Parts: sequence; structure tokens; C-alpha cells
Amino acid sequence: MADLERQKKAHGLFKRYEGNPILTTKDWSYAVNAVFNPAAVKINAETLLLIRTEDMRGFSHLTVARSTDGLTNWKIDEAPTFEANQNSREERWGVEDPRIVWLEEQKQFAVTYVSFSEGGPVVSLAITKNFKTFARLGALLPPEDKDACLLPRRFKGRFALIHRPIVRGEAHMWISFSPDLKHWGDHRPLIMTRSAYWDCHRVGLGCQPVETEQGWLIFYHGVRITTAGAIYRVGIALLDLAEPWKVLRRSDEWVLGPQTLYERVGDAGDVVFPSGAIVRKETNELFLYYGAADCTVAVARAGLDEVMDYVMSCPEGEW
Ligand code: BMA
Repeated sequence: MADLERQKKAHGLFKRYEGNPILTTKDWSYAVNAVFNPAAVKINAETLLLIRTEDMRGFSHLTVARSTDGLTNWKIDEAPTFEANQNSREERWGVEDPRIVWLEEQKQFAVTYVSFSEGGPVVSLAITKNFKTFARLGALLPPEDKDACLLPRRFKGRFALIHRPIVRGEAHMWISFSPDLKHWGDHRPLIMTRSAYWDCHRVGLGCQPVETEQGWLIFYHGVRITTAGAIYRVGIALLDLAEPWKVLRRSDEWVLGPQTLYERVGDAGDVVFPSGAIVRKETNELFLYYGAADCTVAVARAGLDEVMDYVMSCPEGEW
């Protein structure tokens, strides 16, 4: 019975913004095929999204869009903001799916993204102060790797990276450590796929980790492959604040899955792919930005207290 109540709570936790999708290809001043999987960060009064934009060749670059309320009146860069570096072999097929964190120590934003080429997808890092100029730090770990984000500070002297290598065709989330953002090691499995569940075939980090008093709030995508194709849904986990390699809680059920037409139909139907989270302090609301069906950008909102109550009611333990 307790489980059923929790499942009901999970189902009603996030409300889709009625103006969804908030960004589509029509908003771009140049011809593009799809705009999706946005990283999100709040800079003073402004919400900044760094959006994966797929061009008419099928290659992606990243584009900045800014808004005061995080919902409407987006100002979109009129040319690609961050393009693949054609001198970097690993970026020959474009750059995809960014995540952003503010690194207090560096006083800069760290952008992790996927560099794509015939060598396979790898996770790369760029640093920026203003989202106009970027310092590229290159690929962090060997392919095949995706869905990565740094945590915003060091743990016992080391930076931590959550990422999703593919090993033996399996896709689990890992955490790795580095003294200098360049050399990575001490790799540990973090969140694994679960047989038979909605997240049985793949899991990958969604948004940047959200710091709360109870721990790092993690949104991740979980995939089940059905006879009709893959379904991408969203789960929640909580990592220990001081030792983020420890999983404190993990939702049994998903909290958001494809339901609306813009989530069910697109270049990749039945995909809800969260990649940016913002907490609006004035209302204590959490805005979850996601790519819908690999075509548009959408947002769902929840009270942060309700999300924390829910995650604290989820099963304990490490996976
Ligand atoms: C993943 C990534 C995402 C994409 C998702 C659904 O593997 O490549 O960019 O949104 O698949 O197609």
C-alpha cells in the first residue's frame, strides 16, 4: 500500500508547462532540423539554456537561449554558439547533449558535452565565463561515453565526474575522480540498470546534480526497449553530499515519461530527456528542462520540498 501511495505521488510530482514546447526550430533564425536536450543554468536574473541544435546535415552544435522567467521571451543566439572543432578528430560529427555546472574554485562554468566521430562518442569538457568564448580541455575518457556532468566542487581534494560508459553493450552510470580535471581514475559504478524495470536497458545522468541539504539530487533517464522501440523516462536518485559515490535513495518508479504528442512523436518518439535543472529560489520550484522526442525543448515544474519528500520516501540502499 505504501508503495502504491508513493507511485501516485511520483505520477503527480511534475507538471508540464502549459506553453510547452518552449522552444522549437521555428524560433531559430537559421535553418535547423531539431532543437533539444538543453543544459540549463541560472545567471543572476536570467535562465540560460545551452541547446543541442541539429543542422540539416544531421550534425549538432550548441546554441544559447536566454529568458528572464525561464519559460517565455527567449533570446536565441543568431549563429551557433559552440561548434565542433574541425581540428579535433573526435568532434568531426558534431557536439551533443551538454550539461553545465558553476565551478566555484575556477569561478567559471564547466560544460561537459559529447564529441562525436567515427571513433564513437566521448565526453569532452569546455570552460567558459560568458558563454561566448570557451576554453576547450578536450576529451576526458575513452569512448563509448556520454551523459556526463562534473559536480561543482572537490571531494577529498578531487573533482568528480558522473558519466555513462558503454561496456559489453551495457549502459550504467559511473563516477570517476581527478585532481586536475584532466587525468581521471578511481572509476566506480554508481547507478546500474535494473532487470525487468522501466530502466532495464540503459541509464544515464540527466541534469546537473542539484545540491540540497539531504544530498545531491540526481535526475536520470532510464530506457526500456520494447518491440515498438525505446522508451526514455525520468527517475530520481539522491547521492550522499560528502561522499557522492554513495547512493542514498533511488526511485522505484519513473517521475516523468512520454505522454503528450510532442514527447511521443518526433525524430525519436517516446523520449523525455532531461538535461538541465534550475531551482527558482523565489518560489522554491524546480524547473526540469528536457528534450522531447529529439525535436523540441520542454519544461516541467515541481515544488522542491515535494520532490525532496518524495525522494526521501524512496527505497534506501546502494545499487
Ligand atoms: C541518446 C542520446 C540523446 C538522445 C536519446 C534519444 O542515446 O543520443 O541525444 O536524445 O538517445 O534518442
